Amino acid sequence: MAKPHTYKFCFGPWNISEGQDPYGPPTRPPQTFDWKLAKLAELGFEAMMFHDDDAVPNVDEKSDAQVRAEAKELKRKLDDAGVAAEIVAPRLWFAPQTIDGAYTSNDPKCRQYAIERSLRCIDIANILGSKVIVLWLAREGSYIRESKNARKCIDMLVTAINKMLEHDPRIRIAIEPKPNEPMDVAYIPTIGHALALANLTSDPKRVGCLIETAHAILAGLDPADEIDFACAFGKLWSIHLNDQNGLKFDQDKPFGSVNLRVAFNQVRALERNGYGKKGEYVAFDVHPFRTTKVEHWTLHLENSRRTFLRLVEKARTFPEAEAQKLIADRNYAALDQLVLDHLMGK
Ligand code: GLO
Ligand code: MG
Repeated sequence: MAKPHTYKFCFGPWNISEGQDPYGPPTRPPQTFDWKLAKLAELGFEAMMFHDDDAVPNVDEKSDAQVRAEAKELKRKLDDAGVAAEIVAPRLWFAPQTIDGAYTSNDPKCRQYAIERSLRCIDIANILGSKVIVLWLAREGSYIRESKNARKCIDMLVTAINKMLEHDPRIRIAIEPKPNEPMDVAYIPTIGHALALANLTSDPKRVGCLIETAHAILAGLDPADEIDFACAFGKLWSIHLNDQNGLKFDQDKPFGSVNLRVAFNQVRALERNGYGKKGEYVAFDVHPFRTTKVEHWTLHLENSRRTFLRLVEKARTFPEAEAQKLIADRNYAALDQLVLDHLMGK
């Protein structure tokens, strides 16, 4: 019998989404936050992820005192439900000030807005008891290269992150890279870029990363290798597991839905690096298919966790000694089949 798993799971309120896409309206009516929280607790997930305005709706319209009061109210709700707040992420891609980028906007007033909003996000995270701020740098990139000075943009990203590090000496920042969408090309497309950027900041040890499966695949990389790379630096502080069918729009499919072997290798990488042992969570950044009926609304989350846990068993029961013999003999054809047989269950 394999030893019991040590993983804790979470998702965000946006992962119970309504089915809209660029070509059509929602296919399910919106649910309240309270309903989503109750569902999360009922399904036995341990934590929720937040955008700043998931925690405090319309955050830009509220005073600091109001923001604090609402965040405290939410913290009470989470405590009552026995649910932790994993991360808080400033939503820097919705407001009119972020049309041309947030930290890298060409307009200094807009850059200032992005920084101030991020500092407020840290204040919210502190009240919710979350130690990690996630930066998905959605609009930090360009549609046409001549519109921005990419060299200056890197400095602007460093300036913004430094302000955040200064604002709170304990908070850690996890950069979630993505190579494209909504931008044509992003300035921080991969984990290598994220960790290199961390090194330019005033406190590199507090700047790490979050890997999302689909984003790594969109960058033409293997997410398992991204995991090993980040863990070699001790900097994998959160993970968004999902799946992605090739180079197209960001699909956020259930974990393992497209390529079970790629999913297996991600789990193996997490296992060998002891991911989760320092309290890190496994998050599923997955969306229901547009066709999903209301009564099946959370299956993509339950299924992702189920697949993950089954792959943990597969990782822990992998015939390692046999594999090592084949590796020593450079018999990768037999190794390949050993993996397939193991996954299919002989
Ligand atoms: C989109 C991202 C997004 C982030 C979330 C947290 O492609 O994956 O879902 O993970 O906004 O920052
Ligand atoms: Mg994500």
